[in-house]
Amino acid sequence: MSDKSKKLSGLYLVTQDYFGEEFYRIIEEAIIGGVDIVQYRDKTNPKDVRRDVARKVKRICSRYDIPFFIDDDVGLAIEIDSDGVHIGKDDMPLPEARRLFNGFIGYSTYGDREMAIYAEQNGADYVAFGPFFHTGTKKDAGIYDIGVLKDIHRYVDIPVFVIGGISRSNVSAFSEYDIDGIAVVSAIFSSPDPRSAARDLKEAFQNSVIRSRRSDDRTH
Ligand code: TZP
Ligand code: MG
Repeated sequence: MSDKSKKLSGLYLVTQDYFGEEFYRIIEEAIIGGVDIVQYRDKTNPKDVRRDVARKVKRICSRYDIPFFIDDDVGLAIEIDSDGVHIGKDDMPLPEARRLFNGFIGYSTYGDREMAIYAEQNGADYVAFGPFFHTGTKKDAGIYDIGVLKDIHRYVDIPVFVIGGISRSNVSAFSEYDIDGIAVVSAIFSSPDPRSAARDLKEAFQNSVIRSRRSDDRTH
């Protein structure tokens, strides 16, 4: 049974394609370092491999009691009963995914606030905006105007994540926006020390974004 009581915020690790045992070590180290959510994203391996990997990552996440998402594949999310599935404009339409899947649904909104409103109205549990920086991970991605995040929670209540080219050195770019989390691939997967990388990103997020939000709350 999917459990929607888990919180969707903080540091969100999106994986590289599965590449062997080291893949699991990186995920677990990153969780120990502070990752709050994991998404298994794999654009190349065949379904039978993805199914096995997804089951294994799901077990790691449940050991640490953090939500586990699958990218794109609503059927696989249903089959292995993941906590969530993340979809975008090229995947199963959101209303259909919502009908079929009881767990969390995350929705990609690129740089488009209207898409975020649509996502909330159609049952998404969070939205992801971006990239706002260059990313080498998603080759076909554009770069959007970060200004779309201004007052974003006047338009949607569900959690807002940002993704794309995020590293500890640019997290502070989000300090003036009321975002709920940051999602990264390479900042953790390409690090020689994924545990420290996660810890540093989490700290950067909490120091710049969360802290500035609290000081906003005090002044308003
Ligand atoms: N969606 C938008 S950008 C991106 C995805 C999956 C890739 C993010 O990877 P990185 O390495 O954190 O830039
Ligand atoms: Mg997709």
